[in-house]
Amino acid sequence: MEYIPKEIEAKWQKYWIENDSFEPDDDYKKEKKYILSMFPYPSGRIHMGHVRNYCLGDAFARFFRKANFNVLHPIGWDSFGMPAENAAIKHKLHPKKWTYENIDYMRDELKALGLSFSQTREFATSDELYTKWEQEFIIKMYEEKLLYRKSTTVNWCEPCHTVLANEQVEEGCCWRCDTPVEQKEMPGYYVAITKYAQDLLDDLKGLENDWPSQVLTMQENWIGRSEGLEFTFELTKESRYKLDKQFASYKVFTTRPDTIYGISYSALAPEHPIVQYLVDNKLLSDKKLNAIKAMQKVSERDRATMPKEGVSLELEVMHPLTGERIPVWVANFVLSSYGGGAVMAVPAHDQRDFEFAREYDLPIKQVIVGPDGLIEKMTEAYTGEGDLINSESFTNIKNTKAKKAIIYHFEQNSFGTKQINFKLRDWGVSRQRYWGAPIPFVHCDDCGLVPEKTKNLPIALPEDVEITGEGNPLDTHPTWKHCKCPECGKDAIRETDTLDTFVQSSWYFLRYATNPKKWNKEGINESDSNYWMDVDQYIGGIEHAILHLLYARFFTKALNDLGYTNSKEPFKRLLTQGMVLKDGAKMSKSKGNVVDPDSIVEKYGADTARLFMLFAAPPTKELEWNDSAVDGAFRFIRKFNERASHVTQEAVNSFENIDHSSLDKKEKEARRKVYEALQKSNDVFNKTYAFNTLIASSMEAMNALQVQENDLVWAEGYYILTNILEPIIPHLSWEIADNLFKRKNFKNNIKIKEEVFALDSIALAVTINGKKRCEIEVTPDASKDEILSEAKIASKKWIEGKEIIKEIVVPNKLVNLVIKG
Ligand code: ANZ
Ligand code: ZN
Repeated sequence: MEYIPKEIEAKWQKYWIENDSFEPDDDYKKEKKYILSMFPYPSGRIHMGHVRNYCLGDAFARFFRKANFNVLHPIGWDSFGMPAENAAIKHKLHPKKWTYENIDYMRDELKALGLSFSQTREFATSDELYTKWEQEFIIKMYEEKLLYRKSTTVNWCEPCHTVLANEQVEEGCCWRCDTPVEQKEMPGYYVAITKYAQDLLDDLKGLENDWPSQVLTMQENWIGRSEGLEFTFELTKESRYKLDKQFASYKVFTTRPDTIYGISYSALAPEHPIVQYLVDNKLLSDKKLNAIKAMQKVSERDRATMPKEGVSLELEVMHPLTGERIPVWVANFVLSSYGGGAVMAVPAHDQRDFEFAREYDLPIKQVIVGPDGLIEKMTEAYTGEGDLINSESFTNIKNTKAKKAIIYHFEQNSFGTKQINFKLRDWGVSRQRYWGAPIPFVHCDDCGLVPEKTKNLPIALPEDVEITGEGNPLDTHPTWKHCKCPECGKDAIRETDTLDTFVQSSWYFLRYATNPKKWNKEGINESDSNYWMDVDQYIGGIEHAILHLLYARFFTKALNDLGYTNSKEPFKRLLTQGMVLKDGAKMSKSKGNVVDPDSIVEKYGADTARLFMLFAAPPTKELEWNDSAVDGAFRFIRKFNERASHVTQEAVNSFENIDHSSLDKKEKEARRKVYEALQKSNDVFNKTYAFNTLIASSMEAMNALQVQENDLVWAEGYYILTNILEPIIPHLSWEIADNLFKRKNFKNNIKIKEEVFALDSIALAVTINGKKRCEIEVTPDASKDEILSEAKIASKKWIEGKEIIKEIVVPNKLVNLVIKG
């Protein structure tokens, strides 16, 4: 049998499709597994990152299908987004045409890899039917106050002509085009993800063993919970006279109430209303006003990396406990949208406050002393624990205790409260782009903001648009935005913002879980989603560790509360795959180090590409492309095919009856290796993800089979290896199964035969006075005396003529002899 992958692969791919081999069963009494690789953006062609992602997912799907689970393994397309519009601008192609042509092309590329996707559940998020249900959810969320419209300063990217979420701003620049982001006041739609901040944080606990800890930490930091004290600073009488009545006081938040006696100034964010009032009414010198205006122009992100900078506002507040006068500054390190946009500054114990105090010569008052005591000349803030000093009645108390005591004191006297703050902000979902899902609202002069009537959904995109890269094509379209108010019927204007594409990827897994026969009637079917959710295994890139996963987790919780699913956490287990590199760098067109998946499939076949992908590195690690390793993978597969011819039909029919005890050493060894690989396969798919070691074990088993001569052992070993390897090299495995084992499917959970692991002998180390000298082999049932006498014979040259004063046998491990002298 010559190995001709093209023929075998085409044959089985056709067979699988014609036989609906990978459609999930509607029988919800069966145990299920939902295996999902993150769906692709249809950029044009698949790349090696996709290949890795989908080969991993496919291995899981095939493994669990083989183990008799009802498996859902779907694929679709995350097909809205900017590249389609960029292509339209550059190549004068309609975004829709470009997108759907790419999908057709990429679907074929994926097919050629032999991926076991459901054929019936595929969709693109730009399909009008998907938009329809998404718009319905958006309206429901609006009704439940989970979505609202407000005007705020937003990150604006001029070249992309769109608002960016904070998460899409990287070091002050647009994540897509790398242009510096501007701050702009604009109305937009926000999803109230902060309402779920505590839930999103709490439920990370349940994922602790099943998600990479790094991802959990990133989520936790992003949510950013902190506990502390919120209190009000009262302005002094003199300062109040300078301002409008509304500014008699302001709130601050501190996580370190224990340092409250160390306050030496208070700082406001450049956007704080008091600062704005001073600017608007020109109540400071021109020099100061200009400095403030300059600060306001810089985005908060950029301020974070700049030197500390500020201006004295010539105002004073009173210390809440001592009544001392405290100067008020505006400072670039104070965030306007966090904890009241103002701080109590304690330079002795906060590094930012310290740097600022140094810059402007403000006092530094130490109020906590650690092991080093009072620090003469502070060179940096002391942020450690310690006892309070100079803190009136709290002096000498441990600072951890003082935190609680001081909060209690504030609460008792009603001038402050314990407060929990989150870094997480509500999610701005408005984009001023064409190729997205229209936000289904209407602006009416009389009724204000009105959601579209459900029966009018979807609000679809107009096809006749001109995409120039300037402005929002929906806004400049001559007729699209003109409509009737759903409430009063008068002329009104349709919302021209479209939804962030992260909205589509936040519920696609619930859509897949809905039986496609119901797709016309509902967005998510509750009982279907209750059966299939949660996703048992999710696989994707670490770049989605924060945003996509957080939004998807939020949507699941929100849709749960809206009654669409009983799932609370969408992804039970998460595998984040490493990048595919070549010559040490990420494959990219600009570096010219791209290896095209199609060419590898063409040259070696899909099975080789798949085997290489899973063998070359553990899935979470970076994978360095290596031509000779691809070659090696091919040679292994070819060998595996060739040796199939040594399996006799007679042996296939009777290997079930192998009498293990009658086998010789090599035969036993071969069987043990085969079953070790089988055991490993269960571990790998359920726990460790170490596919590379599974493949290595299978190769070892092959070698062990070759050095023995028992036909039955050979046939059994071959049968098991074919099963183990099916998730990895499915085409050849199905071919072999069909030829040798007369099977046209892989639904056979092979049982481990424990007898093969029973060892004929056990190796024990012999140590003399704790030092290893030699090894002995004993039978598993050897007595202590037998073991000791073996050990003494073997270690004769070290113990001869010496007195043995102690003999220790540690079962299955070692023998220690303690000798004198
Ligand atoms: C005084 C203090 C003393 C602070 C000290 C820290 C250490 P989290 O919640 O972990 O970020 N802070 C409060 N609001 C702020 C704002 N809008 N912009 C910038 N900083 C702000 O930390 C909260 C701490 O960050 C608060 O506790 C406050 O400084 C500062 F030894 O108050 B702290
Ligand atoms: Zn109206």
